[in-house]
Amino acid sequence: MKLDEVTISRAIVSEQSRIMLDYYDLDCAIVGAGPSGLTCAALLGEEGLKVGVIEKKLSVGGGMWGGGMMFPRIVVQEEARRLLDHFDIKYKEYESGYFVSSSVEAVAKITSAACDAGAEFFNLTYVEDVVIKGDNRVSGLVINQTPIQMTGLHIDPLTLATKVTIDATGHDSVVAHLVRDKGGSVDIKGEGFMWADRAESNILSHTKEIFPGLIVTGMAANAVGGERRMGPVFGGMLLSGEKAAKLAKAMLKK
Ligand code: 48F
Repeated sequence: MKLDEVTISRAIVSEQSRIMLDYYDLDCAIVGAGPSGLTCAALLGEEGLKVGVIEKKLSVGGGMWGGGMMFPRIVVQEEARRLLDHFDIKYKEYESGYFVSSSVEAVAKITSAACDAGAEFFNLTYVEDVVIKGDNRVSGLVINQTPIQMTGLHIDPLTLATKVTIDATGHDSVVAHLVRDKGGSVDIKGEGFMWADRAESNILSHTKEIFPGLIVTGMAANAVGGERRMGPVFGGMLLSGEKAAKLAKAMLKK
């Protein structure tokens, strides 16, 4: 086969433009492709919903790639083992109820499940603002490209519409802050010291709709709820992503 450079370029621009035009009107926008956002994307996609994942970095995976202190292993506790099974992630039992997996395999397999389920990924794209109109509900996201942010170029963003937004931005809880900082009534209590058992036990109660149209999941949920951090145990992240998906599905049914 004889290759033509311009055809390669046209194929990329044409296909990505088609996807962007389609996905600028979403059932659910997930901001952040860490473990909670990826889990949520895969499970919502499996429900046949139109899901877009917006990730400011080049790679997906958030804080899961690195495992603990660059040892690429994660621990998942008994309560979330069924999600390892769901995504076909291998694990070994270290001690009763402590399962150890490869962080790289975990990110790859949940991402793969999300892609298979039809979720689209917009990487190198960051959320810089939200759309809130007269109905006082998050109904869109204002996005721009990360290299524009990094270089400080003065280039206006674009906007997408979404019925439900999930803040899966981790410790920074970026979307919650964007809403709060412009006067939306969101109470952000801030993250506490490390206490793995408490942080993991309470994360599901913090995973909720905190403003009309906006759900927090993962470490963002704990940061907003004033909860502790947990370090490299990831069961809570997977379970929180699952709960966020269930909440989003219920909101979309209304
Ligand atoms: O931090 P992150 O992995 O979030 P998570 O799903 O998981 C937390 C754990 O990794 C770990 C932990 C528990 O074990 O404490 O830290 O709650 O992933 C968050 C993702 O959001 C992206 C960021 O690059 C990362 O990949 N992100 C942050 N701000 C923005 C964003 C933004 N404004 N727009 C788009 N993506």
